[in-house]
Amino acid sequence: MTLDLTRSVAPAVRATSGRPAELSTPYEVWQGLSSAVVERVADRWERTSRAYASGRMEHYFSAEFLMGRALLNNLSNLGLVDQAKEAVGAIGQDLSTVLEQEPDAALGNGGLGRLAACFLDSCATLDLPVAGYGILYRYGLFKQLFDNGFQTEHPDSWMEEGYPFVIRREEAQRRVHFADMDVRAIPYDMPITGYGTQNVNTLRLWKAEPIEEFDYDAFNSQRFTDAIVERERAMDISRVLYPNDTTYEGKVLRVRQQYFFVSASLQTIIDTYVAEHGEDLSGFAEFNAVQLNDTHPVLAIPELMRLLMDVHGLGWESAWDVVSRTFAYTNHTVLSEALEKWDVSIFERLFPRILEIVREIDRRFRLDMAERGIDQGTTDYMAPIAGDTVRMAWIACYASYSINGVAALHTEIIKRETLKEWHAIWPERFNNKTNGVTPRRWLKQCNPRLAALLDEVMGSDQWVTDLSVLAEATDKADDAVLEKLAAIKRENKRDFAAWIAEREGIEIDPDAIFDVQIKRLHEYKRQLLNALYILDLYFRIKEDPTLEVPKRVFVFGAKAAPGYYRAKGVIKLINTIAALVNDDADVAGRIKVVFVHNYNVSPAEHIIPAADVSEQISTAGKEASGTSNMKFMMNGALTLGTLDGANVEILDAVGEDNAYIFGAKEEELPQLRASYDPAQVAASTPGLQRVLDALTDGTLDDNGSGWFADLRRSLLEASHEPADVYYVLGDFAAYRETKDAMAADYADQKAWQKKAWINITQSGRFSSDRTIRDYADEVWKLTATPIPATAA
Ligand code: 8GP
Repeated sequence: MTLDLTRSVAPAVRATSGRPAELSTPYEVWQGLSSAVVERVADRWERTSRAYASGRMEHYFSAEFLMGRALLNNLSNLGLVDQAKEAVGAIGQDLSTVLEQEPDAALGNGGLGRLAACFLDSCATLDLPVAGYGILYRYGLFKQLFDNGFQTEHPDSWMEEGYPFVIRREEAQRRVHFADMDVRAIPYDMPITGYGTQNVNTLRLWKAEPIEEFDYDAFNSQRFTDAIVERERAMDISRVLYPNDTTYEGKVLRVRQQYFFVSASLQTIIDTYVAEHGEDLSGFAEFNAVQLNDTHPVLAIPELMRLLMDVHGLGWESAWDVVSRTFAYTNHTVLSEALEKWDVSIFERLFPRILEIVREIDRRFRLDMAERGIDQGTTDYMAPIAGDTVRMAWIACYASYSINGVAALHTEIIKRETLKEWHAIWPERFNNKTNGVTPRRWLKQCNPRLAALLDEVMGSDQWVTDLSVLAEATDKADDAVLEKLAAIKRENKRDFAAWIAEREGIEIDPDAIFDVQIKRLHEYKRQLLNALYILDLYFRIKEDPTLEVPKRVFVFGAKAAPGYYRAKGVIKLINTIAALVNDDADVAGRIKVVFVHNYNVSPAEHIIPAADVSEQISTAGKEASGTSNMKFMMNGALTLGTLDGANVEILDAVGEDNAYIFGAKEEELPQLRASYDPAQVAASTPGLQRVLDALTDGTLDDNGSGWFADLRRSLLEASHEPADVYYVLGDFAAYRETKDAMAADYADQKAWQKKAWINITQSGRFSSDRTIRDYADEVWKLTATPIPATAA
């Protein structure tokens, strides 16, 4: 029943290092221990795959899986942490040092990719027959460094030295055809263990390789370099993750990546179906469903049509019937720059047959609309093809049996605006699935002190798989519990301060309020608003050195897309403010600013347990959900936020006394904007003009880049876009007032800890287990399939 690691660790370490285990490096111990874990789950993994093959399965298609580190997660899920500690100790090493050796699998940009990873954890924990499909990028999201405060990007060759958690399955390879080349798709399977279950699910990541190792003709005729070039062209497909979050670029390689992984995945799924149920594919949708994680995998729709018709002999009607019962689509953003549109010419060049099918979908769509009496303008707007572009979101909406948003407010906005034409015709397709995060990684593993307190208060660890039980403890916060909670936060902050000192070379005071904003850098997320506040606070102290202000450490973590210059300007600005503030003796001991470089999953695991304040300050209506807001809440940080995304539901869960909400509401913004004059707001809001002027008056040096002037202009002057699109200045006064009040409240530690406790114990509905149960019941129609327990 339980696994035993003790005897397998030392030999596995020897096998990877080629040295006695005692002489191996921590990195080699990580590799050996990781291999030993995979070896231990092999039988369960195989049995799970077999158990799932004959029943109904859900397939989660996503171009991104932001998995982070795997070792601790697996040890914890399998109940092997203590054994691992012992085994590693026996060869003279320390488990936490070993765990820190692991590179993050950063195969995603931000929220969308991390959500997919949390979902896999929940599916396995709930014994649900769900498999993930994506791409094994050789280079994950770029590594971020700062050079004089400017972001620089560097390749993330995360698996160059081997990665024990993926297994190459040569025998399961598929061929993917493009008009200009054929490539092999080789699956690399990652075992996805669940917490306290025998089931081991699969994440299948595809790697592109040339059909022939070498083109021997070219090789023999001395055209050696041609042969190499051809080989590299195939490998290009899975070489790199595109570093854009919530924006898209119309790059040929990107659309190739998308077709590559959905084609290989569908071929596999169909082959499994044929092996189990025979050649008649008309029953495919009874046994298979596919969740499309945004529009990136939408080519799966015409590709499944192609496979059903061209390879398996179905006619158009029966193929379309299968397709329209197979796919469900999740929308992750209302930003129009994220809606993928591809030039018809790209489709022509890469896969003319897919284009032909899309054209036929378009033709039939128009007939369908005419029959429904929909006017021409609306039909043209909604059609899959407009002139020379293919619109992926519209194909998704037309073919899918379910369309969902990722928080209640977001779903209302897509019904009312983004996808309103679709909602008018097919309201029954629309549903909300508020995001969630896995409490295993984001509480139990990253915050063991708090986890132990919850075990103690709850009298069991049932909360780990049913977070909603914590609500029973909301009223159990006596003085003893609150004191323990305060002590835990203090310890976590001390650990974090040590981590920051080592990683960033900055000393921070654990007694200060840790105020944190970690997420991708985007104008709508308004890191700039936070930066302006800090600068204003700095000037307030300079102006009146006797001003009583609570000690504060402002922590940022954020990557900007490499081509998003305004976002890079904000990074430079925050780093410049940090240099100004951290070096100034007048404010020393009162405010510090830390920009954690190369923010990723594993830094988040260090940061979140130490946070007091969770900054969730997007312009209302723009952040579809947010998920760090949930992680912070679970770890007892209080939200400072707008009524946006899942913040609305967090507020609902904790009550207005236990969250700090400010700013314009989504429904108020159109009216506010109609008469909005940013320059006038700047002039009349206390402190605001001064910080805006500081951007260009020499106080802050942007090293001649002109970026700070651009930021100032973007707030004050209309050019090709209106001034201050994201209402930074409009919300500044409310933000300042609320943030000041929040900091003042911190002094009453007992009251603060009480609020923190309510946040923690009310976070149950933000477990991804809840989200996945809702998908399984309402969209996927899936039942748990626990594999029978055996001896090993
Ligand atoms: C993000 C949303 O911005 C975030 O609010 C949400 O919590 C997260 O998805 C998970 O649902 N959106 C994206 O990452 C995104 O839209 N990425 C690309 C598709 C454009």
